[in-house]
Amino acid sequence: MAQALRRKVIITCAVTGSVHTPTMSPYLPVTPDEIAAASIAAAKEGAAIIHLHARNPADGRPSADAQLFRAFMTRINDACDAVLNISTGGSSLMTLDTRLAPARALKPEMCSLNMGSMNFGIFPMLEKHGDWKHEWEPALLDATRRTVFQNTFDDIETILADVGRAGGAKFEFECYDAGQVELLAFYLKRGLVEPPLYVQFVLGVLGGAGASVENLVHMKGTADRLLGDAYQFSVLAAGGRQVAIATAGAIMGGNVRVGLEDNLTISPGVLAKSNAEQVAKMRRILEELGLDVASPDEARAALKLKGRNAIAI
Ligand code: KMH
Ligand code: ZN
Repeated sequence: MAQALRRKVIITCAVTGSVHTPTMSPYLPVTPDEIAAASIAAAKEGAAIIHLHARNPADGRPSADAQLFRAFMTRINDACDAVLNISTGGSSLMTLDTRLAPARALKPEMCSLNMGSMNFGIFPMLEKHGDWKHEWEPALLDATRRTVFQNTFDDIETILADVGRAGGAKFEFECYDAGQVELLAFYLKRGLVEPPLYVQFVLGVLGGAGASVENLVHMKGTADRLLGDAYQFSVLAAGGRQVAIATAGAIMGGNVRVGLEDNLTISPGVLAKSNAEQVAKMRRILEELGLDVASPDEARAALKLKGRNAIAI
């Protein structure tokens, strides 16, 4: 009897981000060596795409220094064939030019692109932690009460032009509510973005849609209606529902994102000791569901990426 083809699911691992801070977990990678080691271990467990931010090695503060990116990207690229995805979101306190410096310089295969301006509140974490290792940590969390995560139409179109058309990167289109999916459809109609679109449904950010299956169903329904077969999707949930909501996304036909950028735990109240631990857990769940995990080259083919030889590190 012919064997039914098992669907391949792309696992993205976002290894450090700019939301969590060193006091919150000793396992958060900070230095280029730590970020490289965390990424290589995550790839070994099955992450096909590594979503990358940098941090100041001295104190863990979010950084968009292209030389830091170059240092860990070179190491990761030497050790494995994972797709390297540079954040263009940086942190909500950075200017657009600062945020774009690493992607403009290093011309990766993928970049994130956040599809709207919004509140992005991380200040509630002030209540959970104290005894901060660095002064910048509570100051950054508190500042998100008064700052907007800015991604204007002009900003989005600058990223599409500079990093996409000029640099050859494909995007992880991060959509935090259904309205941002509608904006992506607007750009598709205008010919400013090209299929296959890789949409990351982002749930659980304070200021965006909450981490519920109902919200995911609504956002996917919007994308099905407006983007049709021009898109594939992945799901990330910030916080402790990360794996549950990503699993719902996989069951609905999507791909998944895990990593310490979005969630520091491995089970309720227990810190994950590494990004790789979260990837391994996600992989076990996918395999139990009868799904296969995509290799980096399978992800490249599915998303029509330019290839790892075409990046400028
Ligand atoms: N931490 C995620 C919820 C980006 O890097 O462009 C948002 C993010 C943004 O991944
Ligand atoms: Zn990110």
